[in-house]
Amino acid sequence: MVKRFRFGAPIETEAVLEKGAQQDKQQLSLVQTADGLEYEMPDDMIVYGLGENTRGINKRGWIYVSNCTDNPHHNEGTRSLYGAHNFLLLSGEGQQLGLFIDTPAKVTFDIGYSRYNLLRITAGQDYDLYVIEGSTPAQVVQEFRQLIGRSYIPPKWAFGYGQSRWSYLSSDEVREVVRGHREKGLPLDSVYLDIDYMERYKDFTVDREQFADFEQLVSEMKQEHIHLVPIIDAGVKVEEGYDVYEEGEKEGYFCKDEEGNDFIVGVWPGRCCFPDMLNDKARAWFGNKYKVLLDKGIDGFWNDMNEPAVFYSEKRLKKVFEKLQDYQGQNLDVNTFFEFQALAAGVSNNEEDYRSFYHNYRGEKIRHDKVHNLFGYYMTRSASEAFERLEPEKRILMYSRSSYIGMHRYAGIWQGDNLSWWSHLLMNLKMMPSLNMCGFLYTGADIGGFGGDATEDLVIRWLSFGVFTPLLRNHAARGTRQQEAYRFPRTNLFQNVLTARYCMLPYLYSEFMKAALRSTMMFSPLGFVYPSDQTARQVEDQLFVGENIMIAPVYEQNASGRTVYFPETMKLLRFHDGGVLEGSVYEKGWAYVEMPLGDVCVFIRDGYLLPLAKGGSHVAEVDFEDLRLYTCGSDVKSYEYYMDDGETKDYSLDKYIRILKAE
Ligand code: MIG
Repeated sequence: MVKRFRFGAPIETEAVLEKGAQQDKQQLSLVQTADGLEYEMPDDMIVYGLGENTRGINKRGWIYVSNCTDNPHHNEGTRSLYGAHNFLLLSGEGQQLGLFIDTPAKVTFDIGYSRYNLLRITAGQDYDLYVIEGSTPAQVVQEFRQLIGRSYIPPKWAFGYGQSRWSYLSSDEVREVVRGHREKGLPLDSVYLDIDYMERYKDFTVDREQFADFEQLVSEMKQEHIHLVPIIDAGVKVEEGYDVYEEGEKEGYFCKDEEGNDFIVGVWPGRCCFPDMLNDKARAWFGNKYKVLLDKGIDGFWNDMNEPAVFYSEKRLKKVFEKLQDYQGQNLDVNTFFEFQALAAGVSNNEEDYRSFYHNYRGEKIRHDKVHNLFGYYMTRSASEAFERLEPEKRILMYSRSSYIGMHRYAGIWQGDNLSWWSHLLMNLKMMPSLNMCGFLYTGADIGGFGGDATEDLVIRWLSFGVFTPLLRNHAARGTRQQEAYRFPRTNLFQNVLTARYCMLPYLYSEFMKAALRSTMMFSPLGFVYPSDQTARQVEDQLFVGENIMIAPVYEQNASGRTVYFPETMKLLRFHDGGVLEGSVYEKGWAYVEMPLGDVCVFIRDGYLLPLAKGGSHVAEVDFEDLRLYTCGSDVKSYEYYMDDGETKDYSLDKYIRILKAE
């Protein structure tokens, strides 16, 4: 049951499809405070949710701030990442309560940080609160997901392996990456184009020096079953003669400063303007620009820097330069030195800048900070709405860095600028179920880590988990060690891991589609599947993938196995050296399981089956009909296998589910 309570006069976000009637506050099960809500949490309550965030699957014991932020150095101490996903699920003994705080401004969730039993939400004066009561965590999530609408569905090829780097600098470098994979028998479906494919970082242009034959490259790649996926940035370069800038300027489509002039920020190309993604006309205009690339045969994009990230604003820069003069010639003691340092460091993503520009949203002038968390959502929506107009029948790959709940209907997300750290592999795992709760199903992290130098074992272990995530992309930052699979010596281990992905595609795609069409979880914490098993509820480094299998990845360097909790009897299946081995059957309880580097391990639940294909070097080569069914136990449930063409939008559970039965 969903109840909506309104506080003040919230700004519309379009997160929810049908708002439903407002309820009387007498019915509120939380305490209303001057600027938010409070709730006393019993000791054993688990708090799920918050989508893209650091720390545990159980969010208890930390303080989180929904305030979309570009933070390439995030770690355990970080409170805000790229998305704002204000959904919590309070899961206690005999009580399951879902909470969604719908406001585009900043929200703080103190979840037992100030005091262990206190949940304190600070949301200001204006917000809608949705309260969902249910009997199980899974049921609450399903009701919430129905409220916010069906998740984005990508084309089937987007479940293949993608290789990315900031940046491949020329057509020939792209060809080399493809050759590197094909020659070593490593499957691949896409190669990413980061900012350097553009001419001086101008959106919707192509650098004709390094990518002179761009159209030719796209079609040549298509022949090889490789999709090129270019990046689009939020900022539009200020440059005379650049059509996107000139049109936006002339039509008044850019965000304005207090005086009504275009607000100038510095991002990749230097001076930029932000298209006013919240303005319907500007949004339609910006979305139509993607056609430039669609017309060249492109069928996938990633939207970046849309928190929006601001390196500096012209106004702020001016102030800082003036202030810096004061320090010249001074004896910088410890305090003045830190002030001086903070001054320069503080030019980026500065709160004052976010309070200095304006949108025209639904005919009203609204200061950016009041709608900050919607910018990435509406940028991505601009693209998706344009695809709907331009290519109504075709699925186009689209994912974004920044997001708000509601954007999940239009696109997926990647999990931002992580680092080549083992702890970030584990963070990737923990984010999956939390994101699913908030509607984001098509998601994954930069495999191998974005910042920092990766090691061969880290990339292998990360891939061994990543092969379960819908978005499977290896990506790394400029200046870091190259981490493409073919560059490392133990090619056979990479082959084995990636082959596992292509063998599991029928199951993974089927589970993804059912999760999207039924508003269910694809990645579940063990507590969702066994809500009354107190041990299962505490396990945070194992997940269910779909209904039939459990995974327990290795995320520590030099470990050749790990301890696994079995909430019931399960059978180990091991992808090893290109083949599939049926391993031991484990009884309920804890066990140490050997998981050598390069093996992919899955645990089939007692009475369930796992269909596997024979693999392929790209998605189109996988035979989704030629399946072998692996089982655990004797009395095996039949499997609802969903399979459609993966290209058109004719999704239908009725039409495309078939029943698979083990002999
Ligand atoms: O400030 O386009 O998260 O994936 O490679 C960095 C360059 C801008 C941030 C993205 C990252 C991408 C990078 N971008």
